[in-house]
Amino acid sequence: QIPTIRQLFDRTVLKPATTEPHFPPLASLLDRVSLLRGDITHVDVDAIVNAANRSLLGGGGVDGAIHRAAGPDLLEECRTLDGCDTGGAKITEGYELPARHVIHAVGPAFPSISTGVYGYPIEDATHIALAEVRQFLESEQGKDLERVVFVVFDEEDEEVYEELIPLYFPGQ
Ligand code: AR6
Repeated sequence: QIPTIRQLFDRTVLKPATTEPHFPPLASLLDRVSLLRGDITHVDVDAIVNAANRSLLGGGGVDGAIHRAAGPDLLEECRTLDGCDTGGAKITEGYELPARHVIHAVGPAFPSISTGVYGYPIEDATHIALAEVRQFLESEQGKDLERVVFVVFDEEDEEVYEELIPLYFPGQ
């Protein structure tokens, strides 16, 4: 069952910070981040971010799940992209996914990417992801981005996000 954007908004339940925030509260950032635990292949948004590898030709983990759900046309488009450098990203259509596009990122680059098969520590990855998203949303380039949804798969990852989000998005 695919959550709507409104349901995603309504599911934003953030716990109070346990330590001092790293960034000051900013009213314009209210309601622009959400945390959702579930399968990213079910999420109906403009773009989801895939934890790909440099070939962009699929693999295990979330990459395998996204290719299975999107259908073979995704692999066809990926074959035309000539791979992607580590730390970079390339965008495709979403095909049979509810998401309109897939941003294929080759870790380390985006939330929770590299913390599965590649073994990067989730706490470090989460600090980086939250700091980068906070800075991007505040930037000129990011001002039109309506919302970032951090979609986590594991309960442990959800706990890390619940603990750290208030450090970067205090006052929500
Ligand atoms: N749905 C949503 N999230 C998932 C799913 C799923 N079905 N499966 C895993 N995750 P990983 P990496 C979460 O291992 O470490 C592939 O073979 C997982 O809990 O998918 O960047 C690629 O082709 C974690 O939070 O990616 C590359 O070769 C996140 O997805 C390599 O693995 C990333 O874990 C990339 O390894």
